[in-house]
Order: sequence, then C-alpha cells, then structure tokens
Amino acid sequence: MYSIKNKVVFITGASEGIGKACAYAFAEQGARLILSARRINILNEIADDLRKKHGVKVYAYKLDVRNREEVEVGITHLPDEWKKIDILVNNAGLGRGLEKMYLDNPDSWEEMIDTNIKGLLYVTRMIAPQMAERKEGHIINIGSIAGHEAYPKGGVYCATKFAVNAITKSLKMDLIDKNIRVSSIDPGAVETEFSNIRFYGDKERAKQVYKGFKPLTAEDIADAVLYCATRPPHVNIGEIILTPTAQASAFVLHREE
Ligand code: NDP
Ligand code: 8X3
Repeated sequence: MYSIKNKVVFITGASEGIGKACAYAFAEQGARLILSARRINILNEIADDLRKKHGVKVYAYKLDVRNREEVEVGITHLPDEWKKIDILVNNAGLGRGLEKMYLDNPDSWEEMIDTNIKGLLYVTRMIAPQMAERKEGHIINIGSIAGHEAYPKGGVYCATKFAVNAITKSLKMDLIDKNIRVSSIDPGAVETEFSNIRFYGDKERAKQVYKGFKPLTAEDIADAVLYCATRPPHVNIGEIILTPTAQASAFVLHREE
C-alpha cells in the first residue's frame, strides 16, 4: 500500500454520505484534508472530529461547486499550506426527481447538470493545471452505474453521469504526458441521503429504494476510493464499478420480501 500520509486531499461534497466517508478514510491514513460543501456548520463539526480522532490537519470551507466564481476565487485563495493538492475527489453531486423526461421540471435538470457536470469541471479546471505542472497528482471522480446504462425516468441524471464517464476518460488522455492519475468510482445503490434528496425529502419513498436487499454503504465507496489512491504511483485504476451483491445492473436488483 502506497502511503498517503501528509498528502493533501481535496474533497467536494464532504458534509454527507460518500464524501464524508472519504474524509474519514483518508484521515485514518494520515492525509491532510481540504473539505468543501455548502453546509459549513456540518463541515466544521466533521473537521473537529477528524482532528480529534486522527490528529490530522483539516481545512474546511464553504463551497457551492455550481458557482464558478466561488470555485475560482476559493481555490485561488486557499491558504499557502493548502495550495499544493495531491488528490482531488470530485464527489459533490445529486439526483433530483425520478420522472419521465418529457414531463420533467427543467429546474431539476439545471441543478443536476450544474452540480454533477459543470461543478466537477470548474473544480477540476482549477486544480488539474497545478498537478500537471508538478507532474504529480490524482483526480478521482465519483461516477455511477448510471454513467454506463440509462434507465427510465432518470434520463438527465444518467446523462450527467455518462458525462462524468466521458470527462474521466478524456481527462486521462489530456494528462497522459503529465504523470497524473485519473480514476472513476462508479457505484450502484448506496444508502446515503441521495434518495432523500432525489425525492425532495420524502423519507418514506427514499427508504423503499433500499428495501429487501443490503445496499452499499458510503464507507464501501470510500474504501474503493482509498484503494485507487494507495496503489503505487505507476498504477492507474481507470474505473471501478461496484454494486451491492443483490444488484447486477440498474434493472436487475434482487429484493427479498
Ligand atoms: P449525499 O446526498 O449523501 O451527499 C451529497 C454531498 O454532495 C453532500 O455533502 C452535499 O453537501 C454535496 N453537494 C451537493 N450539491 C452540492 C453543491 N452544489 N456544491 C457542493 N457540494 C454539494 O449523496 P451521496 O454521498 O450518495 O452522493 C455523492 C456522489 O455519489 C454524487 O456524485 C452521487 O451522484 C454519487 N453516487 C451516489 C450513489 C448512491 O446510490 N448514493 C450511487 C452512485 C453515485 P451540501 O449539501 O452541504 O453542499
Ligand atoms: C445513483 C445510483 O443507479 O440509483 O447514482 O441512479 S442509481
């Protein structure tokens, strides 16, 4: 296992779910963390807990990845000791609604496209050049099985994750002479706040998504992210697709009654 002790890891969407689990997984390995999300109070609590539990340095700051200016200014003005970023985890993302596309509310499309595609691009655009200049760094995108197969009523969410899939592959090619690793972690059903957000706070409906089988946990995904980050420097994991054992695809999911 390649050590990531004292490496600087920048995680978007670190206040909840997979991003938060990544923060804990990296802190356990002694990495230094830049945690970003919109809910700064929660981030500050996580940061304090990580400092206490793992004795690591953490810089938490409020960032809405949809806001290009906020991304550009925030990353440009990171304190000096946080400017050199070794690993970027592009995790911030969401699904909004599950609805036939031709009847869907375009506002939800904007939110998904702005967060999952444009937000990821804005952050990457600010961080990849400094990695390229140093010829050192790793970008890990959180995609989805929805980036490999489209499913009904999820057209725009799937489109955003197909975009992440394409961006990951293309970015790897663009950075091929810069010694940068680019990976995509593409999960199936993970029980987080994802479905609650997708269904606009309808907790009962969200619960049904994970009924009758054992879903992945945020920690399972963090484990895969950490695996990518701790391979020897000459090893690039391009993509990991992971699903619950009861799930074979977006369409084939075995539920026990
Ligand atoms: P959660 O809802 O639990 O967490 C989402 C995180 O993203 C939160 O920390 C939230 O923080 C942050 N976030 C959302 N919008 C923004 C924004 N505009 N700017 C900055 N941060 C933002 O969901 P998951 O942990 O499940 O999702 C994480 C990623 O994993 C997403 O990209 C999702 O598409 C992907 N994924 C999830 C799967 C699942 O089944 N759960 C499966 C496959 C992929 P805050 O609200 O504080 O800003
Ligand atoms: C979230 C998982 O397949 O339910 O990316 O859309 S899925």
